[in-house]
Amino acid sequence: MVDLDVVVVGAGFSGIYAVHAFRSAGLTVKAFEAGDGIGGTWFWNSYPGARCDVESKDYSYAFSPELEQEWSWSERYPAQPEILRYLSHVAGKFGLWPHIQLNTRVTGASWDAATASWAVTTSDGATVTARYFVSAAGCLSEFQVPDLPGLDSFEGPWYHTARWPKDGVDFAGKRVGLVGTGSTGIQVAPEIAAVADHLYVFQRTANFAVPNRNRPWEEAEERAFKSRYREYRAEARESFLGVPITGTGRPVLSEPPDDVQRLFTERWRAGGGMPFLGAYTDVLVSQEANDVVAEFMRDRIRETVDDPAVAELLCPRGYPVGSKRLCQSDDYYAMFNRPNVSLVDIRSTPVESVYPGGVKTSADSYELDSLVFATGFDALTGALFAMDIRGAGGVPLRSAWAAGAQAYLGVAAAGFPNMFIITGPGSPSVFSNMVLSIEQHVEWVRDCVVWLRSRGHATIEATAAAQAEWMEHVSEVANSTLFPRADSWYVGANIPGKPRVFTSYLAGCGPYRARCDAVAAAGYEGFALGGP
Ligand code: NA7
Repeated sequence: MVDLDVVVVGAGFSGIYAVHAFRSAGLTVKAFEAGDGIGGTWFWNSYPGARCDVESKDYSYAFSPELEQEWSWSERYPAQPEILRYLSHVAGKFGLWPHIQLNTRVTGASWDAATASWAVTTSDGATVTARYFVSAAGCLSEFQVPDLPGLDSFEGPWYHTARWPKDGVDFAGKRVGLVGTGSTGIQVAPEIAAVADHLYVFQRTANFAVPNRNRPWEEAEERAFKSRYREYRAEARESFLGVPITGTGRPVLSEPPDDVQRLFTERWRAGGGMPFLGAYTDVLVSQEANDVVAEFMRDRIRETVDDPAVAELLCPRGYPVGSKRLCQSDDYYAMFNRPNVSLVDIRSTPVESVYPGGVKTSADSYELDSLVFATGFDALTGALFAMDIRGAGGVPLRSAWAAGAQAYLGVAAAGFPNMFIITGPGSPSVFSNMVLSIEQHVEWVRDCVVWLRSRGHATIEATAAAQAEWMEHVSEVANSTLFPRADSWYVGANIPGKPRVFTSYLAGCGPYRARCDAVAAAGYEGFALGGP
């Protein structure tokens, strides 16, 4: 006797929608969530300044026209607290709370071939069995703190942005050290600088940031937009990034340089990363084209930052713009004009140790009251490996993926029957509007489960051959772009010892959806189906 049809790991955007979708299809489902609230990455990353870099109108569920009409976003880009309010509204509206168990971490899951079910163990010591095991644990869940000698001896408090204290932190009058200048560091830094006595930004790699131009979403604009929301969603589904953007459709290198400067200036003024990088067709595939954009951005840094030496240090070099996640901020570069902010170059003078009163680099010592780490995540596979997942024959997922993650269509792994990964490695995931990709994956998995039941199939498993072919295709597409060139979390370069594999599908959301639909239409081609 199996307890449930589906166990879902996590109650972020994916888990919440998975619960709704499976329930609506008449399946019994339970989601386990480690946090004491829903929201996943948006629950944990509650640091000041946390904001999505995809616009509110896009970063929201499309499954319910009623929901999209009744919910009103206050700003162009949603701040973390507003996203949590939205998700709570969704959970309440669709009656999902009774099916989500908070404060409970999934610790392991084992496939039992005899009963064709998963035994899922949780941090409260319980075991529940389910026909299907669905990981909605997120791409950016397992955070990482650098292994700095002496960190234990630091006398002040230290924080990681992905585990921010729910009551906030008062930095007034404090000397604060910030390590990490990715999307998160760039968001949190100006907030700390506004209140701290002094902020030291320890920079290992300078990052490219475009302006957000965040602003309130005016009522008239919202009304006009909502009158064609359905058409807009349809365009988004077929688009490359899951957000309809208009590019010139031409390569930078074929355009008169003045026209290029004019268009980039226009898009810089309008704000937003996707329209900026999407202005021309060759920016992410040709180094020469990329250099034009990179130099445009470096010029903007130089004209914003007063001290030329600081500006040069902030100018990113050595990797193509966009090949590390493009950051967005309205005030990061200008922050360095404040007298209470210092930039410390830890690329040329690395951190040697942390001592009770601060941080020592190879060049100097910095007296600090608090330390903030915005040092990122073990992305894409971290949350999966944090669970002891064992598939057919008791093989751990960690072993199966020792040389790098492998998943057919990014949603199912060979050797792991009846297990699905929402926005898993090999799908567009972090290279798309995540909410759109989440909905596509959840709906595809729901339809698959419904189809299996209607045909009397007890099991489904990706074949090793289909998986290998898919991952080969994923890597071929990636290698035709500039993305694999940077040492980024996209390739696992931020985690010591992690295999360097590019595991996101870069051919675009529309073509990816078409491929998934074709696989389903062909009776789940590339999957082995088991009898009752
Ligand atoms: P990221 O983008 O991985 O950025 C982490 C930052 O921390 C980056 O500047 C790293 O420098 C720096 N870092 C990491 N480890 C160290 C050590 N040991 N010493 C010094 N500096 C270090 O994480 P975020 O949280 O900013 O963003 C993650 C995603 O969330 C983002 O892309 C959006 O999709 C949302 P490095 O570049 O490795 O030299």
